[in-house]
Amino acid sequence: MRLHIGIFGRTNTGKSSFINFLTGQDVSIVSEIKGTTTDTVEKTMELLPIGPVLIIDTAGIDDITDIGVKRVKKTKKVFDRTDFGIIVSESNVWGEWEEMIVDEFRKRETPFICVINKIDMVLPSDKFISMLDEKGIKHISVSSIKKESRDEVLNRIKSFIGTQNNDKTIINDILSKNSTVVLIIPIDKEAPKGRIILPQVQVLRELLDYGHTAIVTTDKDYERSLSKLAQKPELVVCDSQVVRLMVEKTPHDVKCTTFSILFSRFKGDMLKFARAAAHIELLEDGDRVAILEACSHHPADDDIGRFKIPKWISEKTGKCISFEVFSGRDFPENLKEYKLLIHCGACMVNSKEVLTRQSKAYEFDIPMTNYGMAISAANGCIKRTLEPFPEAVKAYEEELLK
Ligand SMILES: Nc1nc2c(ncn2[C@@H]2O[C@H](COP(=O)(O)OP(=O)(O)OP(=O)(O)O)[C@@H](O)[C@H]2O)c(=O)[nH]1
Ligand code: SF4
Ligand SMILES: [Mg+2]
Repeated sequence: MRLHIGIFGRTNTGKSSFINFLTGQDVSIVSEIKGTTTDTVEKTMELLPIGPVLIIDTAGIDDITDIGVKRVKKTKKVFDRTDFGIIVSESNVWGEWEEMIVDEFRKRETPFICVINKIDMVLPSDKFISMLDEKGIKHISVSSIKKESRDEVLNRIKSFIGTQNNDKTIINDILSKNSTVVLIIPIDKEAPKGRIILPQVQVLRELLDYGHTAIVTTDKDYERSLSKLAQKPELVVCDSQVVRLMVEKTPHDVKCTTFSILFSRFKGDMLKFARAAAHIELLEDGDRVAILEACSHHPADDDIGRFKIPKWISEKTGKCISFEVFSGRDFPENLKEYKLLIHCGACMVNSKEVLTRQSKAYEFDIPMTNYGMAISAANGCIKRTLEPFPEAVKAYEEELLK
């Protein structure tokens, strides 16, 4: 949910110094030796007046040594999740490396600025400033060793960032005022002891923020909880794993969906996910399906991505399909060989990264749906769970008819 600010540039331009200057802390190691930052360094903080941020320091993009090439590969992945980019350059230095960074931002429609650093040593020439202006690149000039200018620089960066991501809600916009919502949260082997997982907490918090009433129950107690309510709830939301039970036990005039479907809209392009879900019906014997987990987590015996989704899809289609799991930030190199990609709930990654991953799949013309939609489709109830989102039902149906 935090604004991800990615800092890029050549080695030694003062990227790490600038982060330390911005945060007022020693976040990254600084030295005069080129290639000091060898891996990405991340710092979460409340950076006033900008707000909650994740600042990502990267290795210099111009490192062409063997090990440097590996570092640059890692740096490049940071573009995928950067909401706001900063190129740190030195006065009057601009070339293929800076142009490469600009291209990466523009490809992803990521807003960015250039920070001209070390102006205590060399001031930018008028020619240099005009060149940036002509390219439409916004810029500020700083000295990362002049701490007294920090507030001014932060205010200027804030003005460039503007207001992003502030009006998007997970669930509130599909509810009427002071609504009652039932949340079904199974407490099984996969549920972390003593905790409720992040997407469920986020939904619960938003319901409370907007004055709705949340009834939280498990799958085992769902029917009993429902029978105790004086009035039917407006919406029921469940963990995808118990979607079949929710659909069976929920009165027909009550809408229902899943946490994962809510997040497919909150973090990504829901209509693209819905269209791709229709491809489950079209799978044939021998087709390959890639399951994409955005982070590496320890899989349980009956893990949702490795075990349950393949089982449900195989049962639904009756076809012999091969499922392969990819964990972490890597996309399969041989994307074209897959008939379908199924992305996890993406609870640990930001919206920018989900959208970038969707665009990559789209570029290769490979349908990519997500866990929630795949599970509903494989359980034969996707039209029911997409009901709160009529556009998504339409997208799903249109794709089936293609
Ligand atoms: N005079 C002056 N020196 C600076 C400024 N910013 C950074 N430096 C110096 O420039 C050198 C490189 O700074 P770093 O912050 O390590 O640069 P970097 O871009 O992170 O470098 P790599 O991690 O190697 O890519 C250090 O010696 C810093 O002290 C500045 O604004 N003014
Ligand atoms: S990011 Fe994806 S793989 Fe990681 S815990 Fe969340 S849903 Fe699971
Ligand atoms: Mg550095």
